[in-house]
Amino acid sequence: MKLQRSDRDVFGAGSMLFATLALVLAMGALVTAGIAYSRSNDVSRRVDKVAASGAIGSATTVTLQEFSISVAPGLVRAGRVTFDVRNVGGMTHELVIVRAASAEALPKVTTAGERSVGAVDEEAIPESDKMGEAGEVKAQGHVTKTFKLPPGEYVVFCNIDNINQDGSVTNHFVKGMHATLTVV
Ligand SMILES: [Cu+2]
Repeated sequence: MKLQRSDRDVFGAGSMLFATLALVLAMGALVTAGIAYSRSNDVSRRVDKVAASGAIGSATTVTLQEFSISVAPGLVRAGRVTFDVRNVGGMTHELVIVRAASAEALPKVTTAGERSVGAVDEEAIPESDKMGEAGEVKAQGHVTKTFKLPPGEYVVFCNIDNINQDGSVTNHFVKGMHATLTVV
């Protein structure tokens, strides 16, 4: 009997400790969630303010060449965004705009065929993430085009394939023709 009581005591103390611990943990989680929530609210308020101030513009210049893309500025305001696309290279390039976190996140061609392995598999991109294309821009050419972009992260790229004399294919995206753009 004595042993039973002490067992119950131990059990009682243990479960109380557990309950207290659980309560502390739960409160901690609530506090953490609260801080994270107010912080993200705070940041989005500041972003809205900066965007509304005109400090972030609605135009950007994209420079294409072999084999890179630069986007300046890389941060624009949501809405109608004008792209001034300049090809300073020696061959034709294109500009495709897709909503994606990074170039790595884009679907790729994995089997050799019409397109080279590693090229962006544009058919596998959801239509809602395809923002449009500036089309082909000839060497030393210049194209201006406006796209309607909601806030988000975008990848701009050139996915042109060139067939070499030996029959091999050079894909411009694989060679490094991609860059990111943030829209707020
Ligand atoms: Cu290209």
